[in-house]
Amino acid sequence: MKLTGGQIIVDHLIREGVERVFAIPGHGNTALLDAFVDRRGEIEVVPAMHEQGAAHMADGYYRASGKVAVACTSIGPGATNTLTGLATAFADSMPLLLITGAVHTYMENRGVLQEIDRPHGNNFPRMAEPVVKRWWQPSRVDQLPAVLHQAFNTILEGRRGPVLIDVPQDLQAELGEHEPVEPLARRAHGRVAPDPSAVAAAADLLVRARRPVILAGGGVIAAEASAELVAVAERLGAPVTHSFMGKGAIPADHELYAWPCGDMGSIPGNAMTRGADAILAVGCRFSDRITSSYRPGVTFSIPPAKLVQIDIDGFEIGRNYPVEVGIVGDAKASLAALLAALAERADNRSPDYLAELRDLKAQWDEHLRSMRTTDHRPMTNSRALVEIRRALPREGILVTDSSNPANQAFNEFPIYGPRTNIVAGGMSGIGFGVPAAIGAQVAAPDTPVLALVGDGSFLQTGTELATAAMLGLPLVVVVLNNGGWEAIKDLQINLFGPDRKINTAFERRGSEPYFADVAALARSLGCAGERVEDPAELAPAVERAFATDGPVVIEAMSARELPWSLMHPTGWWDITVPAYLGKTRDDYVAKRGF
Ligand SMILES: Cc1ncc(C[n+]2csc(CCOP(=O)(O)OP(=O)(O)O)c2C)c(N)n1
Ligand SMILES: [Mg+2]
Repeated sequence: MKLTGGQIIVDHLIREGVERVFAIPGHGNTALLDAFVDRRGEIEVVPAMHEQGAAHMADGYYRASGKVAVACTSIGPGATNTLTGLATAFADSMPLLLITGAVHTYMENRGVLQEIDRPHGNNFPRMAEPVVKRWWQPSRVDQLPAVLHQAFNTILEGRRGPVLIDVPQDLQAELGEHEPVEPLARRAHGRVAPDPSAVAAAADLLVRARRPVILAGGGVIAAEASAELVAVAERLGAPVTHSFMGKGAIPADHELYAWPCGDMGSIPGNAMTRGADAILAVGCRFSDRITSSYRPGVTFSIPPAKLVQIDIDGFEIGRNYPVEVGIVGDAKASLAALLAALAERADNRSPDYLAELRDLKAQWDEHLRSMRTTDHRPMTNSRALVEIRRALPREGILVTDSSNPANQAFNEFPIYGPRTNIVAGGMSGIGFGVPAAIGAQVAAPDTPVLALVGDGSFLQTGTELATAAMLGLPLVVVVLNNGGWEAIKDLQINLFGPDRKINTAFERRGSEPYFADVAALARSLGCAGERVEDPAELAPAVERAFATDGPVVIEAMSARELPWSLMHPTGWWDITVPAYLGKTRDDYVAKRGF
């Protein structure tokens, strides 16, 4: 059968079960987009306003649903605008297929409009190379079927991640021979099973431990291994802490939930990991954020604590801490095998261990109480989080990106199930929240989705709400408006000194505080927009928003000054202090510990 390259691509996406393509048109991909016209009803093209937004939407769509979406852009700036989206998906191992337009094969290297042409023609893939698992730039139409099945295999196999297919414009338009490939006929079945002897060694170690702790990473969510994780935790009587990506692996109201660990972590999370004699880490790469920048004894004490590490990617095993047992395998298959091995072994946990966890959780509640209950205006983030949790149903999805809104949600906001907490984990990029929430809402139209972002984040990508307005999505966005890059301002003041803030408070002509009128901006895009100043009004506003047909932005005026703006980290973060800052710098260097 003869089809154009564009038709071959669209046909393959439909065969793979792809339902949504988040796209921005340009001359570089019009021939491809045209091929969707005759397949309307089978696959939907969703508009985005910026290509970063298109990539984050496709990413958020996957994070909410586990279904792969595609982002499609033009050539040149249309392609380069996706790089932050790719990097975000890559850091968090999220499958995403990006299809970009490229210069016609017969004009490559001439420096045509929007060609990235030096030092090599048609060079966008090399810009993307560090943030994709693999890229293709086919030069003949008949390569496309093979490229497409390789692309899907690559994003789905092992540790997942984004890929790029950069398609020259002539290939999109010209006919080629197409023998449709049945996708599953070229895909591995089942899960990567762990080595049984390693599982036995892990079970021996864990049953002997007196203070075992489980650390859940994004791999648990990716492998849909929450049930197995909880079963292993219950079998061991082990508290469960987690990374940014692992949040939701165990419900927050489970008695073994220990809240997060790390520099932005909680009292119970850090105390349990610090005092553990054995750690079972699952699908977690031990980034600086959950290890207190590797400072010994703050979050982890490995050694002497013994580490059992399960990961689908052998590269991660032992990368940051030495392992007693390293297991390469899928998280679900590995935890199921571990559970079976544990069933044959008796353990020796003291009943005091769980009482200690309960006590630490009570301390954490007490620690947060004043910031959570205060009526202070502008409101604290802690209070806002309490009010939002009140209004967001248990199965609702919270989407955050970075800064205090995301970090405090990580540490303070209860989440009850996998895929209901979406966050830009490894990249921690502001600007992810709104478009990722749009993608999540497209994937789960009947689930309440709430994006919680700062005003700085909103000013980066809030214009993607035009898409939400066009689609009539019932999305709710809460913008914590404090007129600046508050997290960084607080960091400057706390770390460098009270007189050292620079470039972090939004100011009109360098003096008066500046606040973007976020609610008005939202209304201009076709959303409902409301400003809330009284924290007691926030939960009712969110409830009203969920009852509204179409997108609603709630601008919650939030604290701009310490101590009200402060989050509550209990770990340590390695932020470098300039050498001329004397004792401040000396104290920091002395603490680093290595
Ligand atoms: C894309 C991107 N640029 C810069 C940063 C660095 N950064 C981290 S937090 C932050 C401040 C964010 O301000 P806002 O979204 O208003 O949240 P706030 O801290 O004020 O609550 C910045 C600029 C980042 N994480 N991502
Ligand atoms: Mg702000």
